[in-house]
Amino acid sequence: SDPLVRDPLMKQLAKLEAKAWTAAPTGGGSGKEVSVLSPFDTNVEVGKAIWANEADVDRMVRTAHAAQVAWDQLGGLARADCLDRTADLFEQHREELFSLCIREAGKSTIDAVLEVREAVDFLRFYASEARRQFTSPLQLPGPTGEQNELRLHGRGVFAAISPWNFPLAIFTGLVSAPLAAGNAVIAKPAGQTPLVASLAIKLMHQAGIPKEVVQLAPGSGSVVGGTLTAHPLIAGVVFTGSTETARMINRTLADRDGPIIPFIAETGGQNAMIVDSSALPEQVTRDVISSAFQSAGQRCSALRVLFVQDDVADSMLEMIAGAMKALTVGDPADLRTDVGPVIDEGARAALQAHLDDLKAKGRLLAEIELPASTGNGHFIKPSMYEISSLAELDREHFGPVLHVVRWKSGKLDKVIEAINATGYGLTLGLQSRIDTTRQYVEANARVGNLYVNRNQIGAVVESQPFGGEGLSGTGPKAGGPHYVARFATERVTCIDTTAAGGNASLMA
Ligand code: UN1
Repeated sequence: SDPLVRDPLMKQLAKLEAKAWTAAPTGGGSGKEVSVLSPFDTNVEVGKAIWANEADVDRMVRTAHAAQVAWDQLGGLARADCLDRTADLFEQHREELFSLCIREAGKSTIDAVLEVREAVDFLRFYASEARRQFTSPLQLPGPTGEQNELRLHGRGVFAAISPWNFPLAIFTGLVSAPLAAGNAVIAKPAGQTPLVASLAIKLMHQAGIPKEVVQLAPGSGSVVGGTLTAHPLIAGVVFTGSTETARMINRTLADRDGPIIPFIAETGGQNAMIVDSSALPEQVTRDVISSAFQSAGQRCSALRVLFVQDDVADSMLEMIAGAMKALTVGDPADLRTDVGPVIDEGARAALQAHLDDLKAKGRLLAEIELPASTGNGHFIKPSMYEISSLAELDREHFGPVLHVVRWKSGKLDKVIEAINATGYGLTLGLQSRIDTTRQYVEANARVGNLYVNRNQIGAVVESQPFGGEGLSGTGPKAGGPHYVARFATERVTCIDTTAAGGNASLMA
């Protein structure tokens, strides 16, 4: 029989397909019960989720608030141990996590494996950050006779609002960083992906993080997100999702009663790749295919607009169109699948309308037909369209759609200007063998992550801290050296260490 079907992992995953998963608010919920349907086949129910209502969210914030100080006082070492134990449990339960990423979020099997890897990386890196920064005070220089110490503490209860496109990795990152810093966390997963989030939170509890300290609040953006962000006992919000939602959260935070609090947001992008005539065509082809089409283009890092220098454009585009023909679209549970479904009907319809519009304008360069097996799912043909300029795109199109713009030799400055003019600043790819070109792009492109002669997705925790600027987010970079400290408040103690303890003269 088929060697892929006989593979032990594939067998395990097939067994897990029978499992009925559930998610519910920590401590119980009184909102509605919803069916979680597979994006690959909407006749398949992956599980059920009970949503939280306003009263549930209020109760969670209050119990979390009451438990937070003890969690903070536990110290960085003990908290790091809890996060490391969670990472161990994620590894032990990896088949279940893979299965949920595939079935609930429509991730390809390879993406699901990478997703669990990234979640574990976040847990272990933020554990190491807790040990590094939350164990002993930082001694600061000062005049003789004074001892100055800076300590980091948790701020209180953080709301962690996460997206469906990395329902485990980003979810875990947004929850574990504030935990590492000594905060309690109310975690709101995306409405589409509560099940894998629920398993993640259960494993955190099993690892010894108290139930009051990290709580799951599944539900809608308006009820759960709205109640959480307006709550006077929330001490901070961390969010990954659309720029539009980030603006809404900002408005809620501005109007709410209570302290002024930090908002850490990682949002959209209008990510470009610039290809010049010194680039290696095979490499460009490989990197464009993965940057634009892996994860069905549903990464905020994904390539949206390919800028090709005009004198190499025809041959380059022909190679890319040829390589697109090798993409397998279909069941994300099949190891051979490169491109799975998009997340839901809303996403599919919005993308389809965009493609129909470009097609009507005669811009189609290449598209991949959908096999019959995709009939019950939310599928979009992976496709490539030529547009006249970047300004033609009014917003981010979050799916397997690549736009192409030709640029004229000698006009690199205009390309960078156009990219900066979008206001987004997340990822940028550059394919060039010319050092001065790279230096020019580094100095002038306002982006968070520049990838040279490689693909522009798959930032690795700690090695490639991820995040942008402008419309793409507030920073600091997830998985970077400044991230965890942003969830903390700084307290400085100044001690007079002279023999007299400062009392020799009462007026000194
Ligand atoms: C996102 O899609 O929100 O670099 C971020 C990457 C991932 C991050 C994507 N590590 O593709």
